[in-house]
Amino acid sequence: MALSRKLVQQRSSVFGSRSMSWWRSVEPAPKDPILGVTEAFLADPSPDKVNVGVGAYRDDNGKPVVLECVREAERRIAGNLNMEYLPMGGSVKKVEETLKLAYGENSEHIKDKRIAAVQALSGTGACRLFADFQKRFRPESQIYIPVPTWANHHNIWRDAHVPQKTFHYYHPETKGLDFAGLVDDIKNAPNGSFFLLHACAHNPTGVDPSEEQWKEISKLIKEKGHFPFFDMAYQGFASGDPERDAKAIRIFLEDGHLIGIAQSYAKNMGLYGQRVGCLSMLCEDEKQAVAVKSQLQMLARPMYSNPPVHGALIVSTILGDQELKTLWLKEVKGMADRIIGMRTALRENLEKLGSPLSWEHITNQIGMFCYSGMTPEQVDRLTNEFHIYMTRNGRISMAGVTTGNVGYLANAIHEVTKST
Ligand code: PLA
Repeated sequence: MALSRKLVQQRSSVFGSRSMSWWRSVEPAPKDPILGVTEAFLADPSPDKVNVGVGAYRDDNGKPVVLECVREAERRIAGNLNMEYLPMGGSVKKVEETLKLAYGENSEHIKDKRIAAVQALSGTGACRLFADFQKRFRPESQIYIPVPTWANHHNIWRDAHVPQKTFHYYHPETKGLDFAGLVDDIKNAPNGSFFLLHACAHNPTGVDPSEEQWKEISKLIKEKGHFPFFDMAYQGFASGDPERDAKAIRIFLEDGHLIGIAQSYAKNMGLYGQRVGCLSMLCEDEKQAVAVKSQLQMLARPMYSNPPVHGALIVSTILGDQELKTLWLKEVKGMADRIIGMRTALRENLEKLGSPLSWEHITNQIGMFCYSGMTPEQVDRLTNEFHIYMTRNGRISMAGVTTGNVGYLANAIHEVTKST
């Protein structure tokens, strides 16, 4: 009896210590540079607080927006919805409509079935699926990433075990494109490298190449046999018109590239939490596209099996109906226009305050973000003294600026930058 009790005690102490030691070496992860800002904002009890961190659209009262076209699509879907699994590649109808936005309504490539495409878990999931595909089928390859870029790009390709290189993109002095640096880096990269390009409304800089520059970039990438992969997370947010914002992609298509595209409906349909996106890859022919799609599905299956159904149904309902699509286009333009208005207001407020600095770049940059040029220390002051929350790289989400807070924001920015 006594012996068996001792054994039990020994056993439980062995199991106890073993289970205790499993995660002992795990250190807390660093805060995410973007989503960590939202966490800090939510924890701040100040009534003055302003969140211009994450790129999430707000109306002029600072409230999250559900688009009217989405509400109407939900009304039409209600009751019709079954909760069955989608196929591994997602909703075929939703993918078809999504491809038209990127490749063009009358795209030959769509007709020729040369595009391998699957519904993905929003833009992030599309990038990750591509990175995993790249690693599986071109294991020796690297990815060239612009400096700077959306911080998560680095995590995505790191976790897919793809080595990363960078290329010049933004010129801090001109606050514009470092075109010469970019061209050099394309030329100097080993032939057949992968290049990550933001299709429009570059995050975080708000600086896009001009049409002429895109043509030049496309030509050089072709000459070097590089693979262009487009992250298109903001189609519609640059110009207000999704068709115009697809210009860079169309230039590459005209030049005969095989390309990859990550698309997202988070921003342009306001479907952030629905996680609806698409990964597509233009292939040489239909046979190759079928093979590539099957391999993309093979990557998705052990990761999440199949993508969520609800957001896909919203998208296909809107884009498959002319009236709802027209309403959507109007609402995208409305969001882009409000942001453009806030750029002007922020710049004017800073100039009125007598700021000694030039704020021209606020209105020159496009898309959701203003890359302000503020230092991490200045951003820290904005947060600590004014309860203004933004990423430490000086990026302001213009989508969070409103007529109500623009004066307060300008004043705070002036206070922390006037002595520099
Ligand atoms: N690609 C770029 C360039 C992005 O800026 C974002 C989102 C995504 C992809 C992914 O978006 P999705 O997965 O939601 O479709 N960037 C945000 C949010 C808006 C974030 O960091 O996740 C940002 O504040 O930068």
